[in-house]
Amino acid sequence: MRLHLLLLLALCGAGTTAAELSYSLRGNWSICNGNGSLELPGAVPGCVHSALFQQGLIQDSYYRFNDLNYRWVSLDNWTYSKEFKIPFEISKWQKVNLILEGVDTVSKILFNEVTIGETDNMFNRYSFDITNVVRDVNSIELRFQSAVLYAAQQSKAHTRYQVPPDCPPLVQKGECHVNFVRKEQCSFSWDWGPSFPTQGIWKDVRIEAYNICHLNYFTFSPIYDKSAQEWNLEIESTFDVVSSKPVGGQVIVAIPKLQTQQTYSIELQPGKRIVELFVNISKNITVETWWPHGHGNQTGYNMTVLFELDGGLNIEKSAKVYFRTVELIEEPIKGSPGLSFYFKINGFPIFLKGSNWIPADSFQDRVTSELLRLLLQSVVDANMNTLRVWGGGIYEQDEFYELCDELGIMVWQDFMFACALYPTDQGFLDSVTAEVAYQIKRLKSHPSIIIWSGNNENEEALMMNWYHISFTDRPIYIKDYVTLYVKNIRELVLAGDKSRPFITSSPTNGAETVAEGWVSQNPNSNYFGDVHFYDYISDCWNWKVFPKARFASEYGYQSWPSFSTLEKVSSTEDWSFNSKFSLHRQHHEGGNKQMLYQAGLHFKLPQSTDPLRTFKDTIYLTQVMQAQCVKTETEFYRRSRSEIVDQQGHTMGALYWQLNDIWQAPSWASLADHGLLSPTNYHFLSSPKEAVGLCKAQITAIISQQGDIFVFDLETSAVAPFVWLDVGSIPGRFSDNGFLMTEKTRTILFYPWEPTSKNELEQSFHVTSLTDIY
Ligand code: BMA
Repeated sequence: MRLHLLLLLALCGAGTTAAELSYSLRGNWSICNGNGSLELPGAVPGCVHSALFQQGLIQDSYYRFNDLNYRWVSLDNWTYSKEFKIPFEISKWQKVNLILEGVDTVSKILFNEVTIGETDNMFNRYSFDITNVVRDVNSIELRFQSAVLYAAQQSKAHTRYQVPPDCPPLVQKGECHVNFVRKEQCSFSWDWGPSFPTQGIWKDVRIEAYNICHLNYFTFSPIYDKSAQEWNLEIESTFDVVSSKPVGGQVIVAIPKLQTQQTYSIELQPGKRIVELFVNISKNITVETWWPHGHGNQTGYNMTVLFELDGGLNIEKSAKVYFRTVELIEEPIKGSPGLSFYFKINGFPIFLKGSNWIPADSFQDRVTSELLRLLLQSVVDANMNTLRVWGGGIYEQDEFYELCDELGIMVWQDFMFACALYPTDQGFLDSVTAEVAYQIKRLKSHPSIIIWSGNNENEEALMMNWYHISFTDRPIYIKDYVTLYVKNIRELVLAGDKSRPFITSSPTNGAETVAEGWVSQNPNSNYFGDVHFYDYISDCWNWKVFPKARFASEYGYQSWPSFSTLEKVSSTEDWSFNSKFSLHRQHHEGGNKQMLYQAGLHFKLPQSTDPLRTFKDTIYLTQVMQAQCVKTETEFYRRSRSEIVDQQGHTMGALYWQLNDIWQAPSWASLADHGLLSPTNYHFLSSPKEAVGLCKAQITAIISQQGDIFVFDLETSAVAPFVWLDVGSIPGRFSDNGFLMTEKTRTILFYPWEPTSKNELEQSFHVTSLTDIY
């Protein structure tokens, strides 16, 4: 049997055949551009950019100005095709489907030259019936239309009124009308990211053939019954029954560690059927709940669900079940108008401390399991407990949520709409409905997800009038807003998932937003819901500038990435703060100036006569400034948990913007918000630029190896603020960095992410401190 032929399950009393086979179409496909002048092999899952790079037809897309040089890739209409022989006798199967777990984005699909369907949503899963067109030897073609051209067409066809914004700010060098296509919104550019509107088959693709019946989907949620004080499990299974007669049988649900085994009789009528099972966990058994990192264990229980159906057909599913409750508490607070906004997990109030997550790469085929694990492990190592999966990116892959479950990271999950108004014509709504229903089913069994949120900043965009809509036209847009997020998305959440709360937007005023008709006059109020707060002008060392809000779900400051990171995507002429390259990579208007201004408030700006030294020192200083600003602001929100001052306070969440970067450019990202087990803190009594007596610190390191870890024994000749250890392009993480060194010696550990040696580390090691600039 060929390797990619997967005998999923079967069978099988004497004389019966296998009930289901799956044939993977992953691997090598052929890719061709619109006029046929370029033809190349390409991997599935994958995208055109990655295929062109792998064939040596383009360079690294992130190198220098290549985002502009390679714009043609996204403007062309590419075709993916493949010819293949199915290694089993296809005529024996009652039903054959083509399953596409993710298509990016707009395509027409031909199977043996017959059009079998179209796609327009990269967040949806598609299944096409190919029973009547499939043969032993087949051809498949996905004819893509450029998402950029499609978005422009859709916007043009929307003649009744404009749906802003038309285009991103010029400084982002992006594409227009992204709100008209259900695709990763930041792929048309963002204020920290390039424009790479990819095309391709970005997830699994396969053929499924079956007789009798097929389990299309299986999902579950644990529900706690407060009055009975017991746990129940709701299991939902969706079947396609192709047998002409009803299919009977039984289902056995077993969770051995909870001494639970229950058997149900079922009868599936022909057609699409949903089976709902309700499993009660006996009160006499102690169920260990799932806790966020830092609050307890992440206990999960193995469950098997076995469908024993007529004709000897057995279908078995196994999964890990986690039990936890989540409540969003909005209640009056003594001494403060408005309502609280905080989460109780298993009945306990928990302060959400963490960050915002954006897509880890413009090209999703480069996001490996190892990368996700490293990033998410860094989150818990830095003592965070929450990530917000921000609405301008993607619904992350299954593995992301599995890791969050395992590590105890709570996830605030946005639906993928951000910083725009959206159309609500029927075609668009149908596509969104399929997307949302599918994503709820896919994700709802993850305990890590503690809230669904309708969008990023769209209530604020509408009510603060970011797009200068005339007062008389505003009702049209409010109606569209309510149609999309309340009448559609909210209804789908209420119908599909009772196990976690839903809010329409972030920032929002929660219950107050509902009371005001789903849009608040000021969605960023300190008295309700969550806030997003950015201020690059005020002095960030002055905590009085920060909002004493109930929950800060976004705040932050930009910095430049390390020189070793930039070096890989730039050339010598780029290495100055005012180079064409430095301006090009900055997608936030005035960002480079803002960073220097903020740094200049407390630090002397670098003034070396060596331009490269000045560039490196400036980068370093932007990082010191960012760390200091985010620290001050985060500490302010943490302190505000326990106080009401001027009728404001009881902050219960601080999620800074942003954890990770999509490419090597200035942004708000930071992976080091490092916390220690027993907190050490310091407070500067004056700005470092006014400090007297700082002398240049000579810092040396002796590196040794202990198993997979490297030990850096540091010694300094003088007090050194903001000591930054750098090992060039060797990937890994220091146990602490950017620290104040007041003692003569200090030991820091380095955890490499790839195999390396003491010798390599010694060659690449470089240390900077503030005293190098002074
Ligand atoms: C908020 C976010 C992002 C943005 C960030 C920094 O608006 O939701 O859209 O990248 O601020 O400007």
